[in-house]
Amino acid sequence: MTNALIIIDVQNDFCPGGALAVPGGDEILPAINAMMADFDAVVLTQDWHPKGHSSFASSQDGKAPFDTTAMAYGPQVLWPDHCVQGTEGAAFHADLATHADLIIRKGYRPHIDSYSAFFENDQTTPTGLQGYLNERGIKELTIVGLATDFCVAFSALDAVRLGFKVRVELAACRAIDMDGSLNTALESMKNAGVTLGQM
Ligand code: VGL
Ligand code: ZN
Repeated sequence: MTNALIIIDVQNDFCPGGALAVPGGDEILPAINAMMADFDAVVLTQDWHPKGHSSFASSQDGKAPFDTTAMAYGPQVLWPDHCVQGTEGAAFHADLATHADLIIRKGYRPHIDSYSAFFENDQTTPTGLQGYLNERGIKELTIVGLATDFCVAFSALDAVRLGFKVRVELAACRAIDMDGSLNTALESMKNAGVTLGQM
């Protein structure tokens, strides 16, 4: 069956030294690079925010990073400024192998954040990835990258809902883990039918 490796947000700002560093974020690079050869398609996602994006605490009065706020589409965690379009922080980690077929950018609409590779956080605005995968006849997805409890989990849950067979390879993911968010994400993925791999 035709399969794809979906590599979520392996960007400088999510790696040690970055603006929203995920602990151990750069440790997964060798595993991800080695996996690429085993798939019919390789897709990268790139968190890609305009300056002053609404998900940045700095654009909301009186809010600090990691506070939560109410957006028109529901609750939203506010982040430090990160992955601003065209900056070094938004670039892929220099050690990430470059032979991907497609790069999906997300989070570029000023008033909606986008964790999932498939839909923005309003859960209805599509990124176009579903159409791409369907047109290529891809039915099985392995998802890896950053961060397990946000963009990886949201992507995996959407993928299952869209009818893909989904595996998340935990050894090639790292989490932010705020207030138990990692456990919640793992539980939701398990309950939704995502296979949680340990390589
Ligand atoms: C992410 C928070 C904000 C992620 C992206 O890639 O998990 N998390 N933007
Ligand atoms: Zn972001």
